[in-house]
Amino acid sequence: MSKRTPVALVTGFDPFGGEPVNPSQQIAVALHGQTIAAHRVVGAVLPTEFGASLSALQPLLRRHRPALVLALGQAGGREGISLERVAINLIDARIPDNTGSQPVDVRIVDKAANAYFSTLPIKAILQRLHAANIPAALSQSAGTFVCNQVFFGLQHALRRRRGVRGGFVHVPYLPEQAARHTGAPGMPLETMITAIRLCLEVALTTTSDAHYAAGALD
Ligand code: PCA
Repeated sequence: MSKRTPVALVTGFDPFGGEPVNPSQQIAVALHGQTIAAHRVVGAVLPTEFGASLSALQPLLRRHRPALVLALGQAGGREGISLERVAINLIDARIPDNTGSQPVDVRIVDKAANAYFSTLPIKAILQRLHAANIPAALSQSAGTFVCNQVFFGLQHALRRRRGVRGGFVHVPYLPEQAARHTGAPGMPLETMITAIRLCLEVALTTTSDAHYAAGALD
């Protein structure tokens, strides 16, 4: 693949909330350098910190000029792959981030829209994951913590980049994490990697989808 091959940027987060690992980090690392639908995957890991996460994302967007951005995060307790539909312009942290910061009821970007839709073809992706027997669902909220902040900041940054899709997917705990949280579902890393490869494949090859045209929600 040449340097000019278009890039699909995949981000994960470092571990947070007392967990020793974060599956989203492991997926981004595993996919780095792979080729999917004629795109070179650049995998990157963002810090689970308000502010620093977005300032780590911005230079990646400038440097790689990706054709597609898929941000990933861990949502412990969720059953399967969660395809996030909406990013909201709000931080309301229930737990501190990795620096101990816990902002409550603040906007992410002043004077920006209240929310943005994902521009990934999430329904087509959902069908593909179900066809592969991978547990998955649409989610109407990415929460109000660091993941939602990155999702919102991403959609805001891409709002005028025509044809560049962006969105967010939450993944559940790994089996070894789930074992430490009574009743929480887990999913093997290999299944998650397959799922995210499918997300990228569908997003890079689907040309029409109702959500693709969707923009800001005011
Ligand atoms: N999940 C958190 C932040 C980092 C991560 O992987 C969230 O859902 O906000």
